[in-house]
Amino acid sequence: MGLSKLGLDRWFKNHIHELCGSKKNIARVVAIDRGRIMVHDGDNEFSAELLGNFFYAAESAAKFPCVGDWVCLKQHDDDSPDSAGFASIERILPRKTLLKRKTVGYNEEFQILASNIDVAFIVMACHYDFNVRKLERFLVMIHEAHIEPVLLFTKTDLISPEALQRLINDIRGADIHIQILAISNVSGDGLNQLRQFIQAKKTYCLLGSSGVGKSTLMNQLLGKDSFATQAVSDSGQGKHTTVRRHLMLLKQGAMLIDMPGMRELAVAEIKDGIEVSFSDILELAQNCRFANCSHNSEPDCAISAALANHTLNSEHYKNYLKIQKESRHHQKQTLFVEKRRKAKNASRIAPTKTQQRKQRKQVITEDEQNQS
Ligand SMILES: Nc1nc2c(ncn2[C@@H]2O[C@H](COP(=O)(O)OP(=O)(O)OP(=O)(O)O)[C@@H](O)[C@H]2O)c(=O)[nH]1
Ligand SMILES: [Mg+2]
Ligand SMILES: [Zn+2]
Repeated sequence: MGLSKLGLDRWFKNHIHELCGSKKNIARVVAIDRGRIMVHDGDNEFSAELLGNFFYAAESAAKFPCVGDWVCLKQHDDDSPDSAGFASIERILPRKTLLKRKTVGYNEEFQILASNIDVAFIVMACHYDFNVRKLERFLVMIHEAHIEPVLLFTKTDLISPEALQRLINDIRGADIHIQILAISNVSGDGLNQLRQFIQAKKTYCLLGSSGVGKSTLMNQLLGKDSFATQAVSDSGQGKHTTVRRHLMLLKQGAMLIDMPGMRELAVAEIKDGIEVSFSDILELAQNCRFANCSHNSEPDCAISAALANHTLNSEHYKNYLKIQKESRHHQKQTLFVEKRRKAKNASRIAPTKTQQRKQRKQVITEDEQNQS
């Protein structure tokens, strides 16, 4: 059985006997597709269902299987009456690492991303996507899970080697000393170095904003177009093409998990990062005659002047507007969700007018019954 090629080591094996008995049907969760759990047993990939006890015992999302988990299976015999033609999951083996992120404005405080990851690649497109604060936020999340972080710059074909070096200097200047790899999916630069870096039997994942080239890289490493990719918009924003996490076995014998682009982490960070990424525009705007200048048709607008004489790049400016708009939209959304949640909680405590009327009626009928 090829379970060790999927990363099953002594650490997990020690738990199998005590948790799963002698049967030892073990598999790894490779994808969760609209509630259907896909597992791999080293030979085949197939779907497995959850036993009812999970739903009784699971008080939080962390108690349910996620991509990367090792699970004990009960195989249904084909001639048994309850055979569903596949296996059911009895237990989850303890996790070495669990990657989760804080969610904004939802009831569930954390979203579980994946488990048993050895190395997390923070994937950032170096021509557009990068800023130090965003990197720091990723690092907090990854360090919290005791996973090794590696920064993976993509799209190096879109900037000069000097510009790339400046980014690396910024990172070192911020006292961040993680390993940095830089690749281009277009020119192929850096891919061999990355292939050499990836070790057999280890599990890696791709974290980053939408459109930075995670799935394109996955396809490169797999040597085939297994995953859909999609062109980014003019401003470099991705379109959230990948919607599910998926663990794949690479030729090197390593496992790699492709993940959906992270909208919240990215947008929340864009809000913080606007001052850093677009400091030139913010500085220019200080010279507009009106403090609340919209830079459309006001007199003595420094932005309009700079656009007209090309000292301000119009693409750069459009990018700024777009990101600002998205960030405001996100803020409104978050406020809205938060408000709705508060209202919902409040309504749980305070009965509505109709409920009050019903309750009064009930009290009256109960009184009548008592009297009679
Ligand atoms: N110039 C350039 N374009 C790239 C590179 N890598 C990917 N792209 C392009 O960037 C776009 C987005 O790539 P995807 O692989 O779909 O990005 P993703 O990170 O998987 O995005 P989501 O699935 O939405 O999270 C595609 O049009 C790719 O062809 C690169 O190294 N250089
Ligand atoms: Mg993708
Ligand atoms: Zn202006």
